[in-house]
Amino acid sequence: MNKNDFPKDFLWGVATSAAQIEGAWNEDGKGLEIWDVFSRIPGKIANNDRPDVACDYYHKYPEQLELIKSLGFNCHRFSFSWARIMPEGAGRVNQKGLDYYRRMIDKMLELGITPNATLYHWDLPYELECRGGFLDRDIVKWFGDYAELMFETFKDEIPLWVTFNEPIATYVGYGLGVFAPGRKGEKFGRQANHNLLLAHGEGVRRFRKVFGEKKPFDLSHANIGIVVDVWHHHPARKDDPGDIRIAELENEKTYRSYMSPVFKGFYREPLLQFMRDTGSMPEIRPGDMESIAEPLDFFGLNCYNRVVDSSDPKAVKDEIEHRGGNFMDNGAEYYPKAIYDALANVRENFIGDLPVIITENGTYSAAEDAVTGPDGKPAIPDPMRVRYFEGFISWLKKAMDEGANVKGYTAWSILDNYEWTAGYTMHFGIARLEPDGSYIVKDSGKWFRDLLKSDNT
Ligand code: IFM
Repeated sequence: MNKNDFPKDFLWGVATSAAQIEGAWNEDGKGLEIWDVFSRIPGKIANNDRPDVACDYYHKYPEQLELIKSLGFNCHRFSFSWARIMPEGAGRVNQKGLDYYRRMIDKMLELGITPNATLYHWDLPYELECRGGFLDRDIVKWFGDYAELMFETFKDEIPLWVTFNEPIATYVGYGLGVFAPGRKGEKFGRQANHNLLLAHGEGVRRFRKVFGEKKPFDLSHANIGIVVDVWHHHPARKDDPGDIRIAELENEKTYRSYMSPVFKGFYREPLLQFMRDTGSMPEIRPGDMESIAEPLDFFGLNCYNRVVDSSDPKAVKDEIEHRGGNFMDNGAEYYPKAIYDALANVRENFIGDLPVIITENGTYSAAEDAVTGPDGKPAIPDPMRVRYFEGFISWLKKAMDEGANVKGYTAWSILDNYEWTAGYTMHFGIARLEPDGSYIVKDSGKWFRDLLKSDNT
């Protein structure tokens, strides 16, 4: 398999997000965001790691973009730090923040890398959180104003825009209390979700205001989408009513709770029933559902794996070992068909033939040792990650051969980075930044370089 097995204009990218790579947490006028604050509460993050420096992309973006280019990628998915641009989240604009993003995007364009920009990847300005954050319906206007500023500023440079990345993180932050900002309560989580979806709809309307009416997907103009992570839950025992019930409820509470309102304009009955049963029904005003379901230009699918559910852990193990995939050495299931299934699922149930970009796909390891490679240079063997990418990209190709309308694939991530509550202990990179400032391309990075090399015939 190589890139010639895919369409000529296929986007091959790597993804990152501002809070996970930029560092420079308090430089050049940036305001605090919720992870700056959350990570300072002892015990919330592995090793109490903080995103203060991360990959120092804020300063090192030229060399890190060169690295992306050198591996053959033609697209880079990144996110803007809202608090770097509007330190209080609303009102005042920090020109130095905008200047930084302009320099960074110019560098990307100079290298021939297509920018794919996400407006919100989990890092709410802390000042907005103090005003209620996603629990306050004003988030719709706050986000809309920020989004419009970004559309106007980078009107001519960015063809791919995403409103929100993985809305479920907001539920994890307001419902479960595990992510920033650390609020806990099912009703908080559901209300935060609903307000986020309203903000998404507003973002799309601001986009149309700036760019004009909806056009078919094409990189010659700006396109807008949302990114949802689809981890489809399967019952371990396919004929066990209990396992089926667990898996179905999880599917309703997770990806379907975003896909259905965004693409169908309603919450599905099982979710409504769950919210009634748990007293967590959000305030839904007349017109809200229409306002969420603004037509989009593409869908961003994040696909990492499937999930196998059962009341009996042994049944889960059996399904994974004997009938489904098998375990990888990080303990996760190796089930690359997940991407094929997820594409079929969203196509059939939610988006039809709307263009899709795989906006994230990747796997993690614990600390990896560097060795001396055959060329005498440092190398990092990561056969598990190579196998993972090989599997997923083969299944992606099969889905496309059978008609899936996929325009691009994006690996998570270029470098090991700040993995939220796991801090720096979970490594997703296909390359690594060393303490001395050098980079080691892992075997998975070299695998991509081979896949994407321009002389592939
Ligand atoms: O690191 C995250 C990213 O921020 C969102 N998607 C999943 C990745 C890996 O966990």
